[in-house]
Amino acid sequence: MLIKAAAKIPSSEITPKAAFMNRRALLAGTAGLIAGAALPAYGRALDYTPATGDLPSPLTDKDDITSYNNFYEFGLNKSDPKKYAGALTTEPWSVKVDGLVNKPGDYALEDLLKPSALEERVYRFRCVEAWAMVVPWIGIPLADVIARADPQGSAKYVAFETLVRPSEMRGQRGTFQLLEWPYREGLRMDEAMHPLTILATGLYGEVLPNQNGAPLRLVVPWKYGFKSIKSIVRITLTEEQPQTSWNMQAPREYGFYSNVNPEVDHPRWSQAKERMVGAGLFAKKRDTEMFNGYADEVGGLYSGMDLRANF
Ligand SMILES: Nc1nc2c(c(=O)[nH]1)N[C@H]1C(S)=C(S)[C@@H](COP(=O)(O)O)O[C@H]1N2
Ligand SMILES: [Mo]
Repeated sequence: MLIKAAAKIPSSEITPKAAFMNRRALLAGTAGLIAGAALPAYGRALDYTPATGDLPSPLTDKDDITSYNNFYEFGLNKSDPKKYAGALTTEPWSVKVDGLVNKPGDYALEDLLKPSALEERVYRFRCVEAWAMVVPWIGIPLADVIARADPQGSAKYVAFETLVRPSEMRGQRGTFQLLEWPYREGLRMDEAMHPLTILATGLYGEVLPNQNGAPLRLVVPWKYGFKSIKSIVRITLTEEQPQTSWNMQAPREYGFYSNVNPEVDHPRWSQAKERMVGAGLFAKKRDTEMFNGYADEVGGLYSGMDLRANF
């Protein structure tokens, strides 16, 4: 059974280095072949085969990844993003890179992505609501974009903002708004520069569906899902820790760091276990892993920090 197999595979193997390097080569090669195709270059369709070697596929079904979503700009229900995010115009799209950088700019998305090779990253994805998936993302390292902007020495954090466009985002209309727009997120500079942190433009070898944050969303696999901000229009380097949407909404419940941690419960529920989306109502829950299974890679970023205080 697919999900059972997934549960047994350590996260370090879910992103097999060799496999994603092969994919990288494949992606680079494919770019030339279909350069004239109708799809935008940053989300080319691929002849998709999961990068999981001979293992039974641990990937969450594409149908689940694209129909069970959180994207409050389109409504509060899991089914709303798929229903309503089609209204969002994602072309043209521009991203402002500003703040404490020597090379600020307003980039057309294609120009932001062009210098980097697209890579596939198969990552665990863990929502703070205690459900999880395994997603084959396509994207580029966030570090590439930041390095090209030439950060100033005083830059300590990176702030992100989602688009505000009530005419296309029905969750931004109306009188009741749970969150303040724009949706905001932030990372410490070392977290942003970490090689696991990507800006995703696709999944399952295809252009990112709107409900998953098209055309550009952050993916930080060792943090709760709400850190992985969707439909990004601005990336700002700052000296002060930026404000983040869920922390503004409920500061006691959602901290700035929000690293996946089985030992630090949400005030209203346990984080010790997680439910794999698509595994069925009666499937056994799996144990939540420290840093979502990426402790070897990212544990060092937090050495000496009290993770209970810095939740
Ligand atoms: N702009 C924006 N980004 C967002 C959200 C949102 O509501 N708005 N939801 C977050 C939450 S809570 C989660 S779990 C993930 C969900 O990503 P997915 O729908 O691709 O699984 O997106 C995150 N990014
Ligand atoms: Mo979430």
